[in-house]
Amino acid sequence: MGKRSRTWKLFAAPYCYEKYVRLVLVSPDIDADSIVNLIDFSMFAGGYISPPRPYDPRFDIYGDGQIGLVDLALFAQHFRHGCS
Ligand SMILES: [Ca+2]
Repeated sequence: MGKRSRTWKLFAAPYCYEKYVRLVLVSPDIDADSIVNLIDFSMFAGGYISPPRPYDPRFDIYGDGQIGLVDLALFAQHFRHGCS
């Protein structure tokens, strides 16, 4: 009896792509250096307030589709937090 081979096709049909969702990770540590500091604040300030500034999902910490005072308050709660 010969060895059976299996072929797995992960993307066999176009409808498989519909199962994927866009994932945006939002963190006050915007530059992902494991500490929330002035660098992150300067990046956040560049997108504050939206609208009228262009929407950037990295700064929408509350997740309501706008970047405003609530996002700033959440950012401030984590200022100087880090991982060690
Ligand atoms: Ca950072």
